[in-house]
Amino acid sequence: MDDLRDKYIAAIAAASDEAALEDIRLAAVGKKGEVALKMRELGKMTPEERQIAGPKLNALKDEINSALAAKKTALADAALDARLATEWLDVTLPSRARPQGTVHPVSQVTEEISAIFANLGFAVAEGPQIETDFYNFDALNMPTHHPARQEFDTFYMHRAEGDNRPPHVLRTHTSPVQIRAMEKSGAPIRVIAPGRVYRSDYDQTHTPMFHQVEGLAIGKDISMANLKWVLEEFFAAFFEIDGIKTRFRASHFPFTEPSAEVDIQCSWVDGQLRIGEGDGWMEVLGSGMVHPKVLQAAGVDPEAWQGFAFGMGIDRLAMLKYGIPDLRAFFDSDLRWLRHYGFSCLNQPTLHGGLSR
Ligand code: 2NL
Repeated sequence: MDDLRDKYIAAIAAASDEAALEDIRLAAVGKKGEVALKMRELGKMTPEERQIAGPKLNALKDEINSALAAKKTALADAALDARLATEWLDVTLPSRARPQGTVHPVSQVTEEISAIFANLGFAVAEGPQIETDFYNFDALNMPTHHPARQEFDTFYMHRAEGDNRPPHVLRTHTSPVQIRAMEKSGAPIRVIAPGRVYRSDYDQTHTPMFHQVEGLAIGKDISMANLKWVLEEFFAAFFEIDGIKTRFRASHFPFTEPSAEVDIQCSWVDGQLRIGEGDGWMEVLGSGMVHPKVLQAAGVDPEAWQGFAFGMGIDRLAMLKYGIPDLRAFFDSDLRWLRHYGFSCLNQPTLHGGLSR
């Protein structure tokens, strides 16, 4: 019986997996196993012999069963250890960088401008970028052969052969949006019209598409004084400079009378522009009292209503606020330079596939 014990304890110790262990269990303590055969022999024994052999066989069965159980646990532990050794994660690794876009400075500045004018009681109006000749020119007191039309470097759309109506144009300013707003809501009205405008021009300070914001306030007794106050409030808020001064210079636009170009106070120190200080001036917008013919074209009675309008370039305002030297930088596909100004760069797909870095 000791031989039996040694044989199976050794076999259990040597078993390398659960299947081998099961074979050993069946051979040792299964119904037809060696221990069961020995048990059957008990019947042939004398009571005295049986009294000694019976408990010994039971003890052997128990010993083999607990050895099997212990080995089974040990094998399972070893299997788990092996799995854990391969399936591990280094939770201290830095995470993978994810390409991240950001709001374009021109969009951000448009939002800033809209928020400031909202506080001054102006709603935001929008309209089509492809306009009729009427809304872009005629309604603004520039009839068909008006010389001022030439100054806008207009992009004209094609007309079908034989269609002699004047062509549509890419809007050269957002004034048409304000004409449409007056037609729709009448007076009194206070709106700004920010958006894309188009002129066929390209150099250091001009791109064929740029962004403009126009403002319009029509009431019973709105004057240039109101215009000056609104603009000074706006510039103080936009450039975050209390008491920033403006200077009005007489000018001419077909759509306003009188008209004024507006400068803001600035100085140059060591080649650097400083806005809101010193005794220099920088031109930032055009403005004036809305021409009676423009009110009329928009369905507003010029005998009953009057008001001011102004227009300025958003891109240029963004450049001034964030110190960006070249307008064209805004419209390049490669915007890595934005990082220099504290905007994280847009990670844009290039034409060649892959990502620009
Ligand atoms: C500029 C500045 C300006 C306007 C735009 C305007 C709009 C309506 C009626 C009258 Cl609906 N005026 N906008 C007025 C003055 C200047 O833009 O330098 N433009 C050439």
